[in-house]
Amino acid sequence: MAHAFIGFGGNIGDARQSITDAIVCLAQHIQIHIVNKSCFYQSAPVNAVGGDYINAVVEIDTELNPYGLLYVCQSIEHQFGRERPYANAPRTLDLDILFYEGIEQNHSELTIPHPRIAERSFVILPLLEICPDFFLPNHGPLKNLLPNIAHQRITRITCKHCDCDQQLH
Ligand code: PH2
Ligand code: MG
Ligand code: MG
Repeated sequence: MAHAFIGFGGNIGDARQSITDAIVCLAQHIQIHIVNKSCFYQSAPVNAVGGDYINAVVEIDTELNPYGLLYVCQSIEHQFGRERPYANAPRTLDLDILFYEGIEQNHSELTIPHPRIAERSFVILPLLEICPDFFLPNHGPLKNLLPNIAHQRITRITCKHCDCDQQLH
């Protein structure tokens, strides 16, 4: 069983609903157990065009290897109508493997940890919410990176609207 973190994002359609439903899809997988999930955050696009994003991070335990987990993530994106017309295009739903316990790899198909964590408030804030002592290999304590991303616009959505207290499966 390995510990992993998945980042969710979307800025087309009702992204809050899509992420809520996608987390349920993930939880229904027999080899994935949801341990914790962050609140939802509304964020300005970072190095991307389009409207504001909704973002969240989920912590899981899984028996899947990284490529098995990638396949599940891409299947869920596909189920929610994900299209890829160009790099960083607006999307209905994006699932990124941020971290997978014990794995550091730089492969064309899958780099772990995710190579752009350090420059993204929409990953760092929700990740720190559920794992305040998260240590990012090659960077150090994640909380130390907060000053670098302080200029990026992001707000936590009030819990009444974010489903963070929804029953875990
Ligand atoms: N995802 C990107 C590029 N930029 N910006 C925000 N705010 N949220 C995202 O999820 C996001 C982004 C590429 O995956
Ligand atoms: Mg992404
Ligand atoms: Mg992605």
